[in-house]
Amino acid sequence: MSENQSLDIFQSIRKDAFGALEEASDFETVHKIEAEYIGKSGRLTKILKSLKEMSLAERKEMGSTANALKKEIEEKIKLKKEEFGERGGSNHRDADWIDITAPGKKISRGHIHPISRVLKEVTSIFESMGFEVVEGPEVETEHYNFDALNIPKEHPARDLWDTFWIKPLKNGLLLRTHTSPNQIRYMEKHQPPLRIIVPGQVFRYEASDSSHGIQFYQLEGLMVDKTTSVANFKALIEQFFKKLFKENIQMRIRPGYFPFVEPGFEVDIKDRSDKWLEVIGAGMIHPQILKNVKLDPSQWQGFAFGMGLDRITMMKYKIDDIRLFHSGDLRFIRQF
Ligand code: FA5
Repeated sequence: MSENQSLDIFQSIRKDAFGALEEASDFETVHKIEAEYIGKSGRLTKILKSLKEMSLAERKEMGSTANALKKEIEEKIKLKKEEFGERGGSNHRDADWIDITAPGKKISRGHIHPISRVLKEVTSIFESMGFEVVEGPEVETEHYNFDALNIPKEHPARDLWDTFWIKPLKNGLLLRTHTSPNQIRYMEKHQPPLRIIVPGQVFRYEASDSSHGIQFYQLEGLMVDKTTSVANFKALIEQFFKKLFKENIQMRIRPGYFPFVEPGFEVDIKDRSDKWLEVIGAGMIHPQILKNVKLDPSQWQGFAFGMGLDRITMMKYKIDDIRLFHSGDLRFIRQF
C-alpha cells in the first residue's frame, strides 16, 4: 500500500466516522458507530490488526496515524455519549435516563353520558323554578305502580304498560313502568303546597325501535296548590323548553288518557325532520288520586307529568336512535 493510499483510507474513515457521529441523535446510534469503526472488527481496528504484516517503516508511519485517529474518534464518541446520557465512564445505562423535555403521553379522559348531562341540566332548570328533586325505588309494588294510581287489576289501562314482574308473582313486585308511583309516595308523606320532580329509570317489556327503549329515563313532575291550573302547566313546560333548547321549538298539547289524571294530555315537540315526537304524558291530578292520599279535592288541585328524558336528549343532541344510549359503543360516548 503506498503512503498516499493509506492516507486516503484514514481520511475517508475519519470523514465517515465524524460525519456519522455528528448526525447521531441518540445513544444507540453512537453505540453502533463505535462498533463500526473501533469495535472488535471495526474499520480502523482491522487496519491496526494488519500492522504486524507490514514492514517496520510502514508500521511506524501507519501505526502512529491509525492510533491518533483512534484516539480522536474515541474522544468524540465519549463526548457524544455524554450528550445522550452516559456519564463518561460511570455505569449509567441508557434505560436509566429520563428525557425530561420529552412531550407527555396524552391521558384519555372519561366522558359523561348524554343522558346524565341532560338530566343534570333538566334538574337544575326545575330547581331554578322552585321544584325539589326526590327519588323513588326502581323495584316497585303493584300497589304503587298501578292500584294507587287508579289502575286496579283487570283494568284495561294496565295494557298501556307492559310489565317486567319479579318472581314469585304472588309478592306483587315489579320493575316500575313509570315514575308516577312517586306522586303517591310523596303525597302520602307531605302536605301541599308541593312542587317536586322525580327522575329515574323505568322498564317496559315491549319491542324496542328507534324511539322506544325497554329501559329508559323518565322525569316525573308534580305540583299541588289551591289554584294550580292547566295554564300553569303550559307556562312551566314552555319556559322549560326555552331554557333547555335555547331556541324556540314548536310544541303542541293534545288530549291523552291516563287513569290518574283528568283531563289528560300529551305534549309533542317538533324534531329536525318536521315530525312530532311525543315527549310528555300529563294532566290534572284525578280527584280520586287526591282522595287516595287523603287530600280534599275541593281544596287542593294540581298537575302531574312524566317526561321521557331519552327523547329529550335525542332532541337536544340530534341523536336519531334511542338504542345508541345503551349500545356501549365508545365511538358514540366519546362525542360527548
Ligand atoms: C306515562 O308513563 C305516565 N306515567 C306519564 C304521566 C305522568 C301522565 C303523570 C300523567 C301524569 P307514557 O307511557 O306516555 O306515560 O310515557 C311518558 C313519556 O315517556 C312519553 O311521552 C315518552 O316521552 C316516554 N316514553 C314512553 N315509552 C317510552 C319508551 N319505550 N322509550 C323511551 N321513552 C318512552
